[in-house]
Amino acid sequence: MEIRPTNGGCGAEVAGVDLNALSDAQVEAILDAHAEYGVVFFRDQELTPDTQLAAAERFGPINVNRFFSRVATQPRVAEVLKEAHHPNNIGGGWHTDHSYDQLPAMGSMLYAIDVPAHGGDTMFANMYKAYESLSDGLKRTLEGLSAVHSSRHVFGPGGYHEQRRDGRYENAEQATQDAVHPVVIRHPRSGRPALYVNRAFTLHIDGWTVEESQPLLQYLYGVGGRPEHTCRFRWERGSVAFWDNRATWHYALDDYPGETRRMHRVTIDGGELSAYAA
Ligand SMILES: O=C(O)CCC(=O)C(=O)O
Ligand SMILES: [Fe+2]
Repeated sequence: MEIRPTNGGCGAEVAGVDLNALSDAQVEAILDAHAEYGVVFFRDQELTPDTQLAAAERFGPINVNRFFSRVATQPRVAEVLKEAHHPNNIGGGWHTDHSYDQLPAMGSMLYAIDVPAHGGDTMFANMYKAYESLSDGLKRTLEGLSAVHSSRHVFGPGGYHEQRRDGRYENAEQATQDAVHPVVIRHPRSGRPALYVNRAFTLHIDGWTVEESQPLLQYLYGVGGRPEHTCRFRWERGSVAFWDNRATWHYALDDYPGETRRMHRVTIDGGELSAYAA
């Protein structure tokens, strides 16, 4: 097995590995690369919903997303689908999965079934680098702050997805909880500080109003998405991206009108996030 950092601000390609036949040593090396580079990529994998689930389970217990449509033959696998009639794709803005949970998922493993001839790449942004690029003064300020995250405005009744009624989401009534997390977390595996706010799910700084929070959050969103902090993955059928929700954001590009893109996603459990203190 070989781990090669990709060009850009995050990511590594893992070559010479079959996700259906992982050794314990390979699992540990992949988890180290996952925490260090924020996302690992694999090519030419042959996975069924059952074997994708089994591969993902090697990295931790499965966390079944309550809002995504399920694959008919394996309801613990989510379908990430865009067909020609859908008004938009899934994940088409910078976010990290499950930050609205008090125990957010550690990672998501996405497998490409059908990809468009052109377009449909996914971008990732490195939240270690975003944090490191800030001034010492802002770093110290952020280290004392927490932020409130929610799924209600995205997946809840009357939220973003329900307004579009495209049939790809379920259980809107379960979007009830909010979660509070430190703005700068200590990454559970690497121990490094990472910025942990995102445009999709973060509502405001804890104890601040939305209006007070927005200028700071918008500044941080701009920093996070700087090209130097990002990488971009071009999918092929059989490609896998396994990203770390604590170390990266991701953004699925919606640039393939009229074409179909079908992916299967398995999400892996994480846990409580603790604050980083220098
Ligand atoms: O389809 C993609 O590339 C990513 C979609 C997404 O945000 C997700 O599956 O969490
Ligand atoms: Fe996502």
